[in-house]
Amino acid sequence: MQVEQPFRCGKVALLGRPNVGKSTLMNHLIGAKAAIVTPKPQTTRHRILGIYTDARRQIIFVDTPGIHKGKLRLNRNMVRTAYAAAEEADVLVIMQDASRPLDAGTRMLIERFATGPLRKPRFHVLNKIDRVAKNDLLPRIDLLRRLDPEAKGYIPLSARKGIQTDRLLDAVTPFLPVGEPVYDPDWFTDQSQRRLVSEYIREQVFLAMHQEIPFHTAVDVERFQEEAWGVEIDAVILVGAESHKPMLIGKGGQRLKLIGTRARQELERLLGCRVRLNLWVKVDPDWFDSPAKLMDLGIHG
Ligand SMILES: Nc1nc2c(ncn2[C@@H]2O[C@H](COP(=O)(O)OP(=O)(O)OP(=O)(O)O)[C@@H](O)[C@H]2O)c(=O)[nH]1
Ligand SMILES: [Mg+2]
Repeated sequence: MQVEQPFRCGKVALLGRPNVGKSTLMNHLIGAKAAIVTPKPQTTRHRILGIYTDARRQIIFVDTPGIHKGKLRLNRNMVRTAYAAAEEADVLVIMQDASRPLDAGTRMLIERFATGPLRKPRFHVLNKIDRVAKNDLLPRIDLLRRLDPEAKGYIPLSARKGIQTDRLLDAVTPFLPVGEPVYDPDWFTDQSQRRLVSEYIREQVFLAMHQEIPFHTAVDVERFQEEAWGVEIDAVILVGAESHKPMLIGKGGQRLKLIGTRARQELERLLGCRVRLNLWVKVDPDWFDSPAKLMDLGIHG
């Protein structure tokens, strides 16, 4: 690869309320699935790096949990993780869902990043423009300009459809420090294989379950064994209450089987080999409020 000078390398935190499309955008920009995506809010629980490298820059995107109010230790740790990512970043990208009216929570976030101690070079992204009429977009951008006149840019795009996403790469680049790449350009994330595997399984749990149940589940990978024919994985799906267990397993084990099949297919794509996936469901009451269990799952805030 021809390296252009000066090479720039830095961190760009993706921040916003849950479900605005942060993980979708990061995956699209780096061209890989570093973070799981579901239609449910509070999908992302960790700080997840997604690494973009070309001849003149390495942009280390930091995907974060959506900022929300929640009483459980799980929720508080998630929100702390998001603010910590903002603190370590060179540039902030504050995202909102432009297909919905600007809500009080988003306004509060904008104000916090525009005036608080985390003030630094920042861009506002208005996502999901594939669902917005053109005439509605300009007043929305004007409103943002008024709320945060010192931001470096206001970028309407669609992360899912890939509309105008490349604009963001060029917009943030001048605000990154000059320096050598930190990560191997061939790799797209800092997550361990085990963490990726547990996230890919959790994605299928989130997609298959309704209402409150996904928020009270977690996935623990207990064994990751490389074999001559591929990989054998044992994973436990934690549920927070006895009553959730039969719902996850389904009639005659149908739902768990479906989750397992879909997760296995995704994992085979990720790992590029055959996968045998053994899933168990375990009740661990209130794991989402247990400091030790959260530490174990890497959700320590
Ligand atoms: N129509 C449309 N939907 C989108 C777009 N970007 C993301 N979505 C959808 O919005 C939902 C949430 O996307 P995520 O990327 O998981 O959102 P997030 O901000 O990471 O959410 P949390 O991790 O919960 O904070 C998913 O169903 C996405 O497919 C977009 O540009 N247009
Ligand atoms: Mg996310």
